[in-house]
Amino acid sequence: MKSRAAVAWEAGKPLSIEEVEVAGPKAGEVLVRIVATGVCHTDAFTLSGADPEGLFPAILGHEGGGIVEEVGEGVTTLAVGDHVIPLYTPECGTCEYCRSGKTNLCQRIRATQGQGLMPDGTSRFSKDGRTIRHYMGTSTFSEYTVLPEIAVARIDKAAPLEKVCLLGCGITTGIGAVLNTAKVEPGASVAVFGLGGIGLSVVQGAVMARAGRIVVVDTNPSKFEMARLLGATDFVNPKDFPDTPIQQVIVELTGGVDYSFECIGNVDVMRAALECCHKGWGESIIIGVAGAGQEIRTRPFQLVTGRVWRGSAFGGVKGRSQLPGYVDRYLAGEIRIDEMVSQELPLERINEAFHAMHEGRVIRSVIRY
Ligand code: NAD
Ligand code: AHE
Ligand code: ZN
Ligand code: ZN
Repeated sequence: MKSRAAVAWEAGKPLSIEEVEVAGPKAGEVLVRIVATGVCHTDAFTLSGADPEGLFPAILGHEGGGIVEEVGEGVTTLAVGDHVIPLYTPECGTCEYCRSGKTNLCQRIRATQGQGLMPDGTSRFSKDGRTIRHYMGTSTFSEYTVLPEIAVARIDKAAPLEKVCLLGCGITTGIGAVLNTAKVEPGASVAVFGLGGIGLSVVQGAVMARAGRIVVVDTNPSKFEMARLLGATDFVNPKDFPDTPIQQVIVELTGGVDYSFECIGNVDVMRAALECCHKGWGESIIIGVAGAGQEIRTRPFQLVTGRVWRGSAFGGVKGRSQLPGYVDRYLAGEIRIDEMVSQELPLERINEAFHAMHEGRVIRSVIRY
């Protein structure tokens, strides 16, 4: 079938709106009509060419909401008409990782997913006979996309897909990093570096965890208003302290925080986020994704003296079993999404979403097909 899609033909170039060919779902796969998709910084990261796994041409996008249009042979847990969120972190339930009880990082299809291919090693996308790669197993920048059954969460049909699509990545990642990875306890102090869709969702998670002080750090002070609305208590713009390392500013303000979260993808900020943690027990969670060749550094003494460095992917959330509950909590008014949607755009204007993100003018843009 034909589908409208935004194709990334090569790194560093704007996306190109095309009519592409989508092959039907094979065994264990489903065809989904994407109704709406967010644009996450990770899409921009891969498009920039900094992603060691970035392959082109590809159809990017991983923060979608849609409706199942067709199911392949052997699919038993999804049906035509189901409302769904695609999962870049699938949940097969049976691999070593799923069974461990220690991680959400199902590895069942990770190898082919990283190559931009379906589990059978082929792509469902093409244009004039040229193969186009999938991306993160989701490719939500195509109106029709094919997904493995294990990479689809079925959700309540009452949920507006143009809002809950953001639970496909940003909002779940931020909230989950607080609740599942850090396990922030009531009264704890928290520092959040970077106030995009991820960092603001960390703020939201910290409020849910009943954190005490929530210090937010961003070089773009226009982000502070939304952070305040969500419950942040202290606001730090590193540009106001040109001569003082930002970790020192935060330690002077708080005595060292119990938990910090890096939501930018900047390895120097990752160091600052670790070093602003309280001696003896402070934990820093890396959420930001850094480019090929980038490495983190600190004095080992920082860890010897009790600080802990962790990372978090998709907030530690198991998509098939736990994401529907996040949708329910949105419907119950317990998770805020609407405020995070700064603008809705048609697919044809998707490059404007990337510009707006780079200029810091939006929290999230949502593309509606
Ligand atoms: P975004 O671009 O919307 O937000 C980034 C924010 O960081 C902006 O507000 C910007 O002003 C701020 N910033 C930039 N440099 C700064 C600095 N030196 N000091 C302080 N603030 C600074 O991005 P996003 O969509 O929120 O994504 C954030 C990061 O999280 C990206 O690296 C993305 O790839 C990553 N990410 C990771 C996961 C995961 O599962 N681990 C999931 C989603 C996104
Ligand atoms: N391809 C990159 C890594 C990108 C990365 O870390 N992705 C996160 C999700 S970001 C969503 O916005 C993730 O889930 N990582 C776990 C995984 O298995 O990819 C690289 O550096 O190679
Ligand atoms: Zn993302
Ligand atoms: Zn698994």
